[in-house]
Amino acid sequence: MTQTEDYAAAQHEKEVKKYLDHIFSIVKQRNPHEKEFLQAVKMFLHSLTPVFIKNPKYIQHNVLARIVEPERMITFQVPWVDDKGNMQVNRGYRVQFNSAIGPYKGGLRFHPSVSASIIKFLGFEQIFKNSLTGQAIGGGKGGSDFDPKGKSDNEIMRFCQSFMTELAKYIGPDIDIPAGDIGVGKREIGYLFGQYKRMSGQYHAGVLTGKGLSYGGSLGRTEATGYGTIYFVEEMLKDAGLSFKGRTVVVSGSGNVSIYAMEKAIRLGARVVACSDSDGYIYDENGINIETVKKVKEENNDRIHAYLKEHKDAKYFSGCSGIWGIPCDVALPCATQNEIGREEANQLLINGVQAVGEGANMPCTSEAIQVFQTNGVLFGPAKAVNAGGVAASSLEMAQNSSRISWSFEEVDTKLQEIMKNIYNSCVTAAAAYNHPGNLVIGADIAGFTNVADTMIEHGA
Ligand code: NDP
Ligand code: 2IT
Repeated sequence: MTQTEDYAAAQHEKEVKKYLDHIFSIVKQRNPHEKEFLQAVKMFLHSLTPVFIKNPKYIQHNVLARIVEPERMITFQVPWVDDKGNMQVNRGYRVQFNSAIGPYKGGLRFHPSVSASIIKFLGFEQIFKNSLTGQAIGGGKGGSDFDPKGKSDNEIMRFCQSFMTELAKYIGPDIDIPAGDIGVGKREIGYLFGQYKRMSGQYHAGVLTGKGLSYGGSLGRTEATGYGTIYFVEEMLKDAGLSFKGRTVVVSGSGNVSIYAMEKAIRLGARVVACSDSDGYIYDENGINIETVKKVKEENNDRIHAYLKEHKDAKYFSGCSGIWGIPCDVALPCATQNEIGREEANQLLINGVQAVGEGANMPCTSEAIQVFQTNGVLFGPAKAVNAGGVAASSLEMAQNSSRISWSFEEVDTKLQEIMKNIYNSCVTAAAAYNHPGNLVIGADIAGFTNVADTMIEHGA
């Protein structure tokens, strides 16, 4: 490049950064108190500079200003009666964020921490995650600040029925297809489905995913997010000449994603030594017995502490963040957002961590990611790593539409292919935009360009 060209390029980069800052300032102004949403948008915009430098069309069409604003945000009251006969009221949400490439698709979260900010950060991430899967699904998310802990089965049922009574107005198999997330599993999906069926008077199997097998659920959906996480990390390790065999792994959480990530990692020869719930974590030097974890969490709906009843050598520690102080080769945060900050990341680094894969959504802060990336730790970002769940949901929708069911092996084989494709898309996009090996940038760019190009094709 000549000096003049150098100067022009630097000026152009400055302008692009100014544009991205301008977009972020609008988001901040519109959503001043939404900490998690702003965090997700900021991290995402940071990745996009090279795309905007190379492709002026995205600025010309102002596509980013549209992508950061939900197409629709629905907030509603959820009244329900508890077992004592008292009226309780919670707040329900559904964000229909972007429908460029398909109907809105994304989970429902029931947790007391749920707020507009949490739902919007999750819905925003979902747009690009869904795009990465290569399936025709747009981005959405929903949930409630309802706390399922300590509630009876009947209370859960009444809550789900009331929640669906309102939500049903906005969803449908070709409109918006919810699924599970934290606090929403097969039981809740069953009650939600039953209520939708009663209200619509029709059997729309494809209105929800994560269903039970007897009414349109897909084999392999339960395992898909956890298995997919391991398939992605396996690719990352393979490229670095490594594998799960003989590696020590720490996984946070002990819910759906965590359990099946542990199961697959163990099958590939890893020694998983720790997992957690929101009260504390267990450490089993001999390697965690996954069947015991399943019994404790899936069958008995108990706390992870109960693992010690069958494994006397294991240890239990109160509090969550201490889990990242356990030496490991691979760390898989699979519980919730912002589990790993700078401090936890440094602790993992000191203990020699080689790879980190985000099974949960946004479990690492941007400071933590920087610690990993600047110190040569392989890092797989959530929207790519945990995309196996929604990908299998899309396979469930395909089976529902064609009224057939695939075997576990068929679904699992498709899932493996999808995860490999996602990994390759991230690697390719990162390299094409001069950030080889940076899978955060790769995932954001690959997810974004597909959606943005489609939006331009659709016009205003
Ligand atoms: P589950 O409800 O099955 O399990 C969540 C686990 O994380 C539990 O062990 C829970 O502990 C723990 N946890 C939840 N909130 C907190 C918190 N604030 N602090 C500490 N621990 C917490 O949820 P999933 O496994 O489905 O989801 C886990 C993560 O994976 C979430 O980030 C979700 O968005 C993401 N994800 C889920 C997908 C899916 O298909 N289910 C797909 C893609 C991503 P406790 O029991 O004590 O609450
Ligand atoms: O975060 C996620 O991708 C999910 N909770 C799964 C969404 C889905 O529609 O299966």
